[in-house]
Amino acid sequence: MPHPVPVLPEGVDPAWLPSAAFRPLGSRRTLIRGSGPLVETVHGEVAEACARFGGRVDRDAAPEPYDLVLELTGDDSSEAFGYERVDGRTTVTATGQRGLLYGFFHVVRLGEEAFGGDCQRVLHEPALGLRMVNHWDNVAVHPVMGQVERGYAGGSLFWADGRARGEFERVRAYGRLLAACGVNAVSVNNVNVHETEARLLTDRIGEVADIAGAFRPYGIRTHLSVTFAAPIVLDGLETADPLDERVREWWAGATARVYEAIPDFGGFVVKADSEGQPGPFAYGRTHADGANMLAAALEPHGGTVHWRAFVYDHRQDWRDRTTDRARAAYDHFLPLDGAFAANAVLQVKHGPMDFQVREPVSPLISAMSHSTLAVELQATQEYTGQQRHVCWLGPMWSEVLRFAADQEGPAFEELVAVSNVGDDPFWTGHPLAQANLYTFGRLAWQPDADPVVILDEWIGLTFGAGPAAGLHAVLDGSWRTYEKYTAPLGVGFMVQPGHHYGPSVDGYEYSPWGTYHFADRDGIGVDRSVASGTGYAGQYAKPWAEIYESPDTCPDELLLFFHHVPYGHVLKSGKTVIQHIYDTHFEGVAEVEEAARVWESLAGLVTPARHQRVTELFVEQLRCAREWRDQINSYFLRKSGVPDERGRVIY
Ligand code: GCW
Repeated sequence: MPHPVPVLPEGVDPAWLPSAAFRPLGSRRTLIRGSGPLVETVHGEVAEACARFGGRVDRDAAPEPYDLVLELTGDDSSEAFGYERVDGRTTVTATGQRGLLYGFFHVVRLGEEAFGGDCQRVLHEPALGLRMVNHWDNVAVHPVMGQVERGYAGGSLFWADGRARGEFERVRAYGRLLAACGVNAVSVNNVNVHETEARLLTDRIGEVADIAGAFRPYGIRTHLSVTFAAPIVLDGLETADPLDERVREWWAGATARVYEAIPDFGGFVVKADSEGQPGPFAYGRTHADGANMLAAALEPHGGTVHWRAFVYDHRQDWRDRTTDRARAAYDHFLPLDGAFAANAVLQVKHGPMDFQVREPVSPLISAMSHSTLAVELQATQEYTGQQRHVCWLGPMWSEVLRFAADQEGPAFEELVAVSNVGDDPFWTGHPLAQANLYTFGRLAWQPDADPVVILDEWIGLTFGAGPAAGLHAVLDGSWRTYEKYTAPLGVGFMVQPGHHYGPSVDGYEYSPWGTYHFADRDGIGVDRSVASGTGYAGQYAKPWAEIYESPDTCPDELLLFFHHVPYGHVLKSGKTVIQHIYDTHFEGVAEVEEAARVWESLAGLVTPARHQRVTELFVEQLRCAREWRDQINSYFLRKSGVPDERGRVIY
């Protein structure tokens, strides 16, 4: 029986799967061959499209020509599919059900193009086997962080006020959107695992099983964040020592029960010894000991532990100039390279600090050559405008993924994004933030893809051709625009403490979090050179260690991440640092003004609901960008005493 396509609740935005996207396929004749649950999903999709647009779908070939044949030829776990178009017929073949599902969505993405001209057989397969979104959703509302930690899109799709929401139709629709851009795994709760959330592992696993059931028809496996202290918190054991036999047995038993409830469960995500979460350090054990214990519990069931490398001292003394937070992940984990079990994946944030608008790529990613790695990106825009500002992160992510690859391909096996989705009718708060989630999925499938092609694909699917040029103009340069009006030249932070929205130049300057810019009357930046600084630059292999080591060779955009320089230091661009600060801040605001004008001109070409929401958000983005410009410029004018060459208004 074909699975019905999920019905969107009234008023919920269809995102990149509006019904118009199904017209080319839905108005033609399709033959589907093969059997299995995901084949039924594909059948349901095609049947729904045909019912809408007058086409026809069969499971057994009738003696008539078909425009499209979707054929499952095996029953393996492959996600690949072949695509060809010969003599007026498009054929997708796959040896695994997920491959067929992805082949189907490939046809949807191509639209009319899938039915014109000829195309020799091309094999499409994902470069990375796991493409996961992590939700930082709390079950119970957290007193400080709310329902969703760093969530800017309303409440959680899964949880509300301590309970499961039970809105599975919406979860299924979410799974469908994810599958359409290639995502195949979701973790459903925050990596900071509080008391209520700890129970999802045991007596509340049924609630997770229900969510897994909603995702399953779209080929998505469900993962769970767990607390390392679970044996203590949930069962009163006096230790969580990973080498203690009772602890190991506890995890083996708990994990077996998880698989009774969810036979295709993906595994655990763990934040340990990080920002107050419990971990193996308390028992004098290493992170490999901790990860491997959980890996051992998961191994008989085919599961994986994602162990996060975001481990650093968050109680640092700002007076201490020898401790450098940027060094921490590498210093902690490099000695453990090769010590992790085969099903333990080290999940590394893309940069060494924390999802800033500009950071170098974490040196750990290329260094851990004997470990399985997942690179973690942040689709939720914690430090990049909190889904009130337009900031399409495709170019940044693409730079990261290309840096972390060589001729043989990526130095990592998996890609993860912290989700930017909530129960907001537009899914992501800012309707244009949907582009980030879509781009993530497509880059996870093909990390060396051109992000601009992905952007245009997203625009075409979501909005159609009419407003495409305007949308492209609004989104394409938006990350660099955001960078221009916020913290300069890779120095990072300068945000309001706690919630991280809006400017506060010294907000984190004398804090314990290890996030400093060291601006004084003469200069600014963090000396991370080997010669005179924290030595962080030496964590890179050549040539990068040498390039970053000297202010003469360090790329402009990372200069203040690696070096403390005088305001008069001349950049490769030919400008002084101080003049660069002034110019970029004026430019950044001007670019937002221009983007808002372009958006205004799209009224009538996009739906009124989308137009209105984005228009409202541009008012806030402009206000906030001006605030950034004026605070940053005034701060540095006052510190340095160097006037703007162009004599513009600085306060
Ligand atoms: O970016 C920081 C956030 C925390 C988050 C942490 C992490 C889930 O400010 O809210 O906690 O990173 O990645 O663990």
